[in-house]
Amino acid sequence: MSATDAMTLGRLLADAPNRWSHWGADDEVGALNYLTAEEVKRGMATVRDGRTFTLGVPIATHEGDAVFPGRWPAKHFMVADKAGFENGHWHPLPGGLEFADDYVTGFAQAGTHCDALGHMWFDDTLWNGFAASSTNGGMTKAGIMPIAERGIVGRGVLLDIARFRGKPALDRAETFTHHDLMECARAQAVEILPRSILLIRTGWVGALAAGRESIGENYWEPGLTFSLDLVRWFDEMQIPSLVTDTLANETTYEPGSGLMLVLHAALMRNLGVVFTEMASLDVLAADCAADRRYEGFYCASPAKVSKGTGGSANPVFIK
Ligand code: UVW
Repeated sequence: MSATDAMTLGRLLADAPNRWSHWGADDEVGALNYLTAEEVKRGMATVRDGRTFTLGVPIATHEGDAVFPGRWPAKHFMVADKAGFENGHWHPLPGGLEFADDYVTGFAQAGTHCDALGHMWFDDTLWNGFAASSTNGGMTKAGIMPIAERGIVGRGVLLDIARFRGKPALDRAETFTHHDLMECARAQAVEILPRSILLIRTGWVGALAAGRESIGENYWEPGLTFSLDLVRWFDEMQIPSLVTDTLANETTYEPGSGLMLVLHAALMRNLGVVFTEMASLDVLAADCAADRRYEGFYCASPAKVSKGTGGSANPVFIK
């Protein structure tokens, strides 16, 4: 392929749907607009026994957190602890209270987190047509704050694609389509209704945590892969948010074009679908397999990081 006919995201997505301006020129939450009060109530109506599942992975772990290549794990430091009181660095408060304090530092885009709609872009333009220069020095458009203020709340559907394929986890680069998701839903006796929040389990985060998979060289994780049909399906189904147990919610490369992270462009930048990545879905999935109920009330909100590109989250799924 010559330089002139090289595939670009612009070319690949030329016929793909785009929702810029659909919710107004200032919109910064995109497809979360689909999560109306009706959708929140629809989510609440799925609750039967009130059991809760938290979907965040531990961060700043002793072993070192799994992070996408180019990032590094979160670090946790104790600033005040009992030893500090014993060695005289700290003194009890009037009345005698002592305390433990700590400091955690890490990428907003690590651990279980939501992406701001402006987190990735091409052709100098973010979600809704905002200029890429509005990322300079902090996100002044399409940052994480509007998403954090709104929250991601509605009917969640877990699609356990790993179990559907009879595996503890999908393989490196293994992919699946929306047709597979619908077959998986049929096998699970759950319906993917319009405006459902999709939770897709590949088993990957669990496999990374257990050391059965590693980031290593030439990282290529499993997941959905770009196709025009897939993007149209997301658009027609008005999917507000995609949650997976992978680091990037999609196969790392699109095999046809060799382009990287195409769904970040097609779903996040163009349709405003809010991504939550690196969710911990194994415990929830085991429960769903046991009681054969794969829907629930999904509630999440990222940390309100001022001008942030993303925010750590600990979503809750209630059955
Ligand atoms: C990746 O890790 C590449 O995805 P994100 O930057 O969206 O977190």
